[in-house]
Amino acid sequence: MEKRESLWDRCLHKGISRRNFIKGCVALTTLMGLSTDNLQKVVAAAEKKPLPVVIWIHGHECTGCDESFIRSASPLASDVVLSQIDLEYDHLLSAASGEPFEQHLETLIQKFKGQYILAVEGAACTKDNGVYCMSGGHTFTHTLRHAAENAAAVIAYGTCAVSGGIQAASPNPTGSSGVSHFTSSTPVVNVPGCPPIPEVMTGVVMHVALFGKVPPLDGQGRPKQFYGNRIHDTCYRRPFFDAGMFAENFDDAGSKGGWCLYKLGCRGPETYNSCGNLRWFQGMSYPIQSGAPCIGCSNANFWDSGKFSERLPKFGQPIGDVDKIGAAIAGVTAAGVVAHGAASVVQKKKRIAAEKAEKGAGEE
Ligand code: FSX
Ligand code: SF4
Ligand code: F3S
Repeated sequence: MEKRESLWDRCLHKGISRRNFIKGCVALTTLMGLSTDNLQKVVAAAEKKPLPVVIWIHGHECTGCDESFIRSASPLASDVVLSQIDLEYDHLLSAASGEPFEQHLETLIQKFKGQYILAVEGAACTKDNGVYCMSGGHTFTHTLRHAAENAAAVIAYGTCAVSGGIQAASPNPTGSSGVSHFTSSTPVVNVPGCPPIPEVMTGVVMHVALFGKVPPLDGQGRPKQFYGNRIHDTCYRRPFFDAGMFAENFDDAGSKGGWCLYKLGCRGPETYNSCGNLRWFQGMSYPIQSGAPCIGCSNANFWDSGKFSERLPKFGQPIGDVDKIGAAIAGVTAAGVVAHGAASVVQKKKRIAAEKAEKGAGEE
């Protein structure tokens, strides 16, 4: 059987020094959300484990997820694609096409049965036997089922793959849904976001590749490392929220002064993602930093949750009377705000306790 290259083998072939290999392993360790205590394990795995074979298929979508991924800055998308994974088949990025390309997919599935990672972008379209989303002479749902049942793990990349996304928005004319119903017993990692943060995808792929299992997941199948906090918890505008200072219009003084966007519809308080920490384009920006409220793009059915620029009580948990928040901080009673504060403290305590328990169980 042919010997497949490890990350270290590939570094040797490319003339990359041991020092830079170790530096890369440090970066990977951080990216995977592990403490540097795990560095030795990561180095050992990167020396020996063959690079992961990745099959990347696309259903109903806008292709924004790939657009996001190819702009991954740390690590560079080109490094991921050329050095850290064996991306053998990608509907969008592969240069090959036609029958030989489709035959290659089948060969890969047979040759790497139970070993490859299946990355899925886009929703599964089910109406009329899935005829509204075809590729290579097959419905997407056929390819998805076949590729998923033989994979080591499936990564649902983007809100469309996780829960249907815009295709599933009312009235959902193609009967679109998330892809997890098509994956039988193969573990699925959900990476929502429209689009998701590219570094999250790299972190998840490398975790599966180096440790042979999916990273710790929350109740919605999302990697805890990246979806453990609300946007609101890491938002740099949070002091304005706490002080009761809100932009009322997109062009008012509050908006220009960088005040909280809650009254302009911000769904940060009920959305879990790492946007405030990781951001896009080498940490340059994310929606709130660019003056736009979070529209909750990591939440299921977010397209159907009304006007993005309006904060309506039916969305998530309304946070009391926002006009009284500043007063509440100053000690005046505002029940809604107190409830919000208490909920945040409870949530934080729960998270810390869960993290302690996880550490105690010897994660990695
Ligand atoms: Fe959906 Fe992705 Fe939004 Fe677009 O693949 S999550 S519409 S950014 O492209 O699927
Ligand atoms: Fe930031 Fe939105 Fe929370 Fe305001 S409501 S602090 S803008 S996340
Ligand atoms: Fe999406 Fe909100 Fe982040 S809209 S990109 S989850 S700030």
